[in-house]
Amino acid sequence: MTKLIEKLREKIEAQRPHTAALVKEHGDVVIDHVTISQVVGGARDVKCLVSDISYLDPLEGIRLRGKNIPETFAALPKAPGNEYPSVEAFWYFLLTGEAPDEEAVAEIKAEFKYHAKVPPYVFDVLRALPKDTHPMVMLSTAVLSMQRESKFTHFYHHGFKKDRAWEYMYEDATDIIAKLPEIAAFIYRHKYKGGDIIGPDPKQDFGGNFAHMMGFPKPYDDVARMYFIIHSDHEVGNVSAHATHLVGSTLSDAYYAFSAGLNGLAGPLHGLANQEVLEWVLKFQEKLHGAEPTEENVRVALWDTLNEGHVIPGYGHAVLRRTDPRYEAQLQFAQKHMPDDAVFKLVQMIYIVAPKVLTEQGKTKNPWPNVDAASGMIQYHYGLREYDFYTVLFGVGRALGVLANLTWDRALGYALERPKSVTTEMLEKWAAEATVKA
Ligand code: NMX
Ligand code: MLT
Repeated sequence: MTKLIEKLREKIEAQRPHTAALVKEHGDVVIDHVTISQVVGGARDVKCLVSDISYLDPLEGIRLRGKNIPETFAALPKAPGNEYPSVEAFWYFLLTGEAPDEEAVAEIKAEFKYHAKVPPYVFDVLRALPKDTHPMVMLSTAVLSMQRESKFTHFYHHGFKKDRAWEYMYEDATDIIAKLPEIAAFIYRHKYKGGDIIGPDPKQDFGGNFAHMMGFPKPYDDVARMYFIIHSDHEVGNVSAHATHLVGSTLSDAYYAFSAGLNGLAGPLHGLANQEVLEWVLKFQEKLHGAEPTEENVRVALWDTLNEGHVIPGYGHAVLRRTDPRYEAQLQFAQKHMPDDAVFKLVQMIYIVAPKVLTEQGKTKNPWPNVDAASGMIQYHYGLREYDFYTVLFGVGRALGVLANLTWDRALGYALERPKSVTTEMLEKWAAEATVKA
């Protein structure tokens, strides 16, 4: 048994009585109330999900297992010469809440290597798709096509026991995560590099192997580590995490559930915004015809976007009410590694102007940038210029968070998710009753 499995089992056994006691002894305690605006407005801020893997404070930003982004980077071991922790170390941390020692990291590296072989039919499926298929369709299809490999589903049909379900979900999660670098890199090189596929280098860690298969030299390995870690989890109410959790709550396996999560991530109001940011920046640069960007011409272009009925991509958030710390982490990276990059300079100028424009417009509750406002510029700088691929990178990182959550969902036996819907007539009746009372 690996140190990770041992620690995870210990943590799960310690947590189960807490969850059981909360339901049995305090199940009727009221923690929220729901307004009509929340029912019509996408359940914003309704407290009806639970996860101990991360929590998003509107003013502070994300805490992964209680640590903010800089604390997370500082707490986890790094390989010599690397600026960022390995994905392997981070996976241990997400699942258990503790930093692994070197032996545990080595075990996870070996485990990922053991599970990394992608079934050849996945590549056949991807090759069969039209070349102009969006890379997110390719990623989601690749994951779903492997459903027949699910150990969880096999267990379900052969002696299922609820208290052991997490072990098989963990197996599926490991299987998927270990294969994602090769699948994502295959999609990239198949779609944009004429099918010139680079095989894996099993000696490298998750981030290093991904950079190698993508065909990008150092420090892209560290870019990949940083990128996957900051995109992993954002509590469980965001669309990709929630979709994964929702589908998993039917006892669908991790392949079905994660593929559903990826489909949600592919929307422009969610992960696709990172592609849209770069597209916006490049189109803006093109319109300048070589002239310098100024606060004034950026302001005009942002207003043009709003007046055309579009949102400013990369700005605003459903929960955050400040600049996203994940945006700040990427800005710090860019300041250190690519201070003179033209796209970076423009992104910084947008950061000065966009909050003012959005505040002037007066609609958004949060005029500050989110993670997507900065992620494309770093990829672009290191040569990944095909921006419709960017959400795939988000998806690889997001796998870590949603699959850690899915493992814990089964460990704590969370129920089938089935909220109640009401009719408009009912809402109108309750509205009228409230008006009479007032
Ligand atoms: N540009 C223009 N209008 C905006 C923006 C923006 N960036 N953000 C919010 N608004 C509008 C929003 O469309 C809504 O307008 P209306 O009343 O006409 O429907 C109004 O402001 C109120 O919206 P909020 O309550 O502030 O935001 P909400 O929680 O509904 O939505 C987002 C959150 C993230 C969907 C929204 O801010 C947005 O569309 N941002 C741009 C897309 C983006 O960057 N998405 C990525 C989010 C992070 N991620 O990776 O998932
Ligand atoms: C995310 O990382 O999932 C996004 O910031 C969206 C969200 O949290 O709702």
